[in-house]
Amino acid sequence: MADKIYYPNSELAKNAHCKSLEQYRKMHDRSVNNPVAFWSEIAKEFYWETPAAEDKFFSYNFDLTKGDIFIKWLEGASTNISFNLLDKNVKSGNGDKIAFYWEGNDPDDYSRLTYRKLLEEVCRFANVLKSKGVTKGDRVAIYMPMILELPIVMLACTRIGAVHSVVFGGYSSDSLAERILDSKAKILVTSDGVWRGEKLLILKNICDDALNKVKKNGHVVECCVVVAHLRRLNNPQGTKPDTTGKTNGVNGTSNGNAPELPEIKWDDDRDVWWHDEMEEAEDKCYPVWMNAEDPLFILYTSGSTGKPKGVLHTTGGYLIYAATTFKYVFDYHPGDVYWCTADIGWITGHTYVVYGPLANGATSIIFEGTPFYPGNDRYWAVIDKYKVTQFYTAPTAIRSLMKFGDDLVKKHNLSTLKVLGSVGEPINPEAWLWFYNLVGHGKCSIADTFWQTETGGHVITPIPGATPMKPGSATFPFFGVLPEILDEDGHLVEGEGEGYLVFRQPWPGMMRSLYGNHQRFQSTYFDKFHGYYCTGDGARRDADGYFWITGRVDDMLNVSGHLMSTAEVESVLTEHTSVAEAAVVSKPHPIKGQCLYCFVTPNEGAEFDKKLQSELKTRVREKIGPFAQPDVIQHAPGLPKTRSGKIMRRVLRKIAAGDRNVGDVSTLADETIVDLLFQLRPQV
Ligand code: 6R9
Repeated sequence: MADKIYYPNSELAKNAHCKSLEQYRKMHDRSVNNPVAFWSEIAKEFYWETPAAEDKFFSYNFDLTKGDIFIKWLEGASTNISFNLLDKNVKSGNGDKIAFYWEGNDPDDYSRLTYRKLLEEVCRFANVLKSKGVTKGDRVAIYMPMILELPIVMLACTRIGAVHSVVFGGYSSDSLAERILDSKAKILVTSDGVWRGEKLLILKNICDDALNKVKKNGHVVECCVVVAHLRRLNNPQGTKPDTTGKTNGVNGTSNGNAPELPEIKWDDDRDVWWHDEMEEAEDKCYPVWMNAEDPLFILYTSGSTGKPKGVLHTTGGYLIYAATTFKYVFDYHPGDVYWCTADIGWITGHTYVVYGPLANGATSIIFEGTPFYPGNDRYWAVIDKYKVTQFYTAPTAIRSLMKFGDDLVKKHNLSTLKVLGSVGEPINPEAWLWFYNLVGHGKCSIADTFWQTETGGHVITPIPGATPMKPGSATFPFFGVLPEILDEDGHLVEGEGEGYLVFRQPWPGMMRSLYGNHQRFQSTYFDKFHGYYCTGDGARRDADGYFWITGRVDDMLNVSGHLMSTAEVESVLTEHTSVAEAAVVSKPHPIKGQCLYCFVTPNEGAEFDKKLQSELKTRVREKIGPFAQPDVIQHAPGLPKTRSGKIMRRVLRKIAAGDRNVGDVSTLADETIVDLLFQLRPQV
């Protein structure tokens, strides 16, 4: 089943930016053999205050034995990202085009922003930042929900050359404090709170806790700007929110009977309301011209050891890479309505909610809510409402929606869809086929986009009009990207084979360093195999040259000398009609070295019993081989996931080993699941 090839729909291919596999190959060859020619042509589509010097367009060192690692693109060029995303679109006649539709948690709560209005708001907030003393190079921490003010703050930073550091609005105050301290942010922007589904989060109070911790550690954030998001509807005259009273407006309960808002903490010397500041601010702000290699943003990603890593992206290369991947991977055309469900607090939201779409003058959706509110068909309802043409989401969301059956999907008109995207983890063929057949009516291309916070944009991905797809394979490299597979000793695996996924040379959008810690950058990514960027993921290349991401290298299992990936086993388990989701970890085994311990979430209504356990064992044995037969299949009503939906296998490994010492679980979306899984642990 997984090896069947799905060809791009010929209608889609006819009008696509890249129309055939042959065209893709030609473009890819040129992009890696002559990167300067390839990318300088693309750079010409953007505005540069000073153009790049041709002879300094691209330089790098990936080999630690030859000196420090560096990556530079478009040296000498200067530009401003907000100018390219906003002014350029307004000047070219797109001022009245919708940049963002905003769809609130409550379906009755929505709004929109045109390119012209977005530019004005960005300029106004840039002036607010300036009035608070923020200048080029200063860091601005952002802890906000999915509201229109969030991209406004990010772009206002880029307007004046400040470096934004967005912290996902679901992180704890400890995590927020740690990130603010690491980046030494001068100012913090947040909102009073947000409804997510039926849950109310008081973000401002989390900020207060965080800022107190930051202060105790010797750093002072001078100002905290607060958007009156919950309180915004208390303005009968439509002027200013009433920040003193209780909310009476749209909220997670959708019935108009808003519960009273808990009070928020306030420090008069530090805190200001967004609307008070914006009222006075001018809606014009001359852009600060930035060098192509000036920092654009910091985004923290978890490291395998403790402290989060502040991945640093710069201006020029990131702009052209975000723009180009968006254009080709989603095959965006004027008139399309694109929707990426990722939170802006993650890299997917940075590159494919904010930068990539705006760089293409696109119209897209920012969604505040969850897939399950007010009903489990919310995603399909939103696609129907806005006539979405490109829909980009995560396998974990797809699997959790599959559980509710097909009727919820069929109820809505999804016929406008052309391209479906997937990101964040390997997509199992079962989920791929459901997405393809049911959501995409068998006529949409699926872009299974492999990339990382560090890579800035897609690096291995199908191109909708060009790439024949295999369910579960991220297929081929994007333009400018040269992947290789290495064995444990660093030898190239040629042709078919499996091993470490590495990249041989940089593309414009890759990270430049870890903020304030270039040493850690070098040792994390460039020390294992000299001359290559090491992704930390495993991959397999099949006989047709397709790449299959097998999961983090630390998720690799070695059972009796057989190397296998957790993803491989999980995909067999989820093929069973009673299984909604599965996560596989290794458990130490006296004879085999490691054995397989599987956590299985049954579908709604399905029984988790001895019969299912034995069927699953047999199935894995049959599909992969006798060596792969799981030792344990445990019932898991839910899995421990981070707020971005990644399964925390580290925690599952502890449960499998019966070790209560699970470590830090504060980044889990639901911490209670850990106890529940310990209770359900079979005696083995
Ligand atoms: C964009 C993003 C990066 C890690 C990456 C890999 C996994 C992401 C994937 C995928 C298989 C895909 N990953 N996309 N694995 N197929 N299409 O998710 O960034 O949060 O930094 O995570 O996610 O393991 O190394 P980030």
